[in-house]
Amino acid sequence: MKCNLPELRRGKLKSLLNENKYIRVMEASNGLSGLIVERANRNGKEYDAMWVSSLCDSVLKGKPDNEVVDFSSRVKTIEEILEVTSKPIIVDGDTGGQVEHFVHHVRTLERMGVSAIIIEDKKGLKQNSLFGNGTEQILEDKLTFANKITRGKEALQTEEFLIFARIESFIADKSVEEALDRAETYVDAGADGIMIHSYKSDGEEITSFLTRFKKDYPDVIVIVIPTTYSKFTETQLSDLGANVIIYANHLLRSAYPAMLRTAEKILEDECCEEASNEYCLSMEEILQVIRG
Ligand code: SPV
Ligand code: MG
Repeated sequence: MKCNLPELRRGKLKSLLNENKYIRVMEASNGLSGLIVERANRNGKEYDAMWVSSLCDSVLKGKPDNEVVDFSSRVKTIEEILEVTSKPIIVDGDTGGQVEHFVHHVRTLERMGVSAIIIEDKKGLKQNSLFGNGTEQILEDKLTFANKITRGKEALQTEEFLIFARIESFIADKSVEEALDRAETYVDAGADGIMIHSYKSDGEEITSFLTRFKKDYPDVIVIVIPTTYSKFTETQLSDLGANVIIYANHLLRSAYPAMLRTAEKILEDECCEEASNEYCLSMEEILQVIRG
């Protein structure tokens, strides 16, 4: 593994963003998925950074994605990933919590060697953004949220740690104008960039936002999470102006059916021979994963 000291890792994200039209980020939710993101390579292509998702961190604990998994627990997960990887880490900071707590949390993450946090402009009991219609998604007052961003930036000790503002206007069924207005407010408040999200699969809200926002703010980083509008390729998203593309949950979502299939196969057979041979890594291979 390459060097993973905090002071060497923290600034890597900023450098990558300066050097590339867009970067590719994959979810890492524990040491093992961190290793997968660190090592995955196909035709010379790799992931640039890791996303520590609140959804995946919650699912792995069997809990809902509503901030019940608290910051101390999130820090433990992040530590686990930092320990065995060297790529930069972007943390999903949910709403950021109370501003008085947020200023401490950003300093903790900065000291650990995390490169960025994204916080979302929702309030009340946070629910996952893709929960679907019927889930009440309440937006925070934009100036209150902007103040959280400003206070977070002021609390930092380096220029390397980035704070991104996630706009949930589309998740709350608001207009593109509403989202653009919030984006302007958050950039003015000192956000290092914007994340824009949508639960719709046609990607029209995202396309419209990117096109209009980038006309006025060509140099501001925009992050997208194409979970629902998954047909969009990286090239298409980048051509629209996206600078960071996050695959937010795909390792965990693919692991679950694989684990369930094995659990059910052993129940069916009352024996593990076939499940081992058909579905599992050999013991030799799994031990190679954690080679020293
Ligand atoms: C997460 O991965 O926890 C996110 C992205 O916040 S989403 O689940 O799409 O809201
Ligand atoms: Mg989340």
